[in-house]
Amino acid sequence: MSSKRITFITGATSGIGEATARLLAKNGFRLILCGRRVDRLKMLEKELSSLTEVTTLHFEVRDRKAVTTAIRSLPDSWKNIDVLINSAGNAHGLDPIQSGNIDDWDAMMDINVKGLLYVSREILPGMVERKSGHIVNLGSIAGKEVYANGNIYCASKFAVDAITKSMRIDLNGAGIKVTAIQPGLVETEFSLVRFKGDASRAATAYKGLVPLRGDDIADLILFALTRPAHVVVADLVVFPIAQASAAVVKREI
Ligand code: 8X3
Repeated sequence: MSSKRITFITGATSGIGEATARLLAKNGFRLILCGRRVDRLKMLEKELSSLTEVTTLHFEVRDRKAVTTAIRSLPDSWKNIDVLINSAGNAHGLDPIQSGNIDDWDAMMDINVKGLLYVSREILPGMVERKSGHIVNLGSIAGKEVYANGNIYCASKFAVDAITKSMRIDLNGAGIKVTAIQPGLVETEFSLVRFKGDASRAATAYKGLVPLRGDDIADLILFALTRPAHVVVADLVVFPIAQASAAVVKREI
């Protein structure tokens, strides 16, 4: 199914956001790619422009003023955003709460929770006015279950889950679909960021199992976006086959 819908993707320069941008480009969605790394944004724009119309916005989701300035700078032809994919998000650190790094906590709350809110608050009124739209929030199994040392990352994703449910309730009757995708272990830069660039520690997260890939999640996002008008994929928990819960993972080592 081809779609010309204008689709705004945060965190589009890596991981699930990037995989989703690539898949949606192939399916004709018009893309507004957002990220904080200009070089990556420009490369992706160049690459995907052969498949669909693409524009980029460069800002950090945690910077409230930058979010509003960037979104309001869109030309009229890009203003009527049909789909918002809130993919920007990270884990920083995996420490017990009593010794957690407060800068890490700030980063997770600012990016995963407040960033999602800033972007959504800017885009939602237009969707409400047009009585149509689709928001896809990337949550996590960490937003459903707390696990050891997950503490503030889990709290941020529990908040995303609550915000997603709130959106669905507050927007009920507004003609806007709200979807949550809640992945388990997906191999992206996620663990590298969590462990602050320690590649060998990051690799242990996926050791002895076949993790999900960004493409697997992109596939589900496309599925949610292409259901008939009356169907909403509300809340989707996704695991690799080796995973049964946040903490129960079978590893063949
Ligand atoms: C990422 C999944 O299990 O590492 O959101 O928290 S997990």
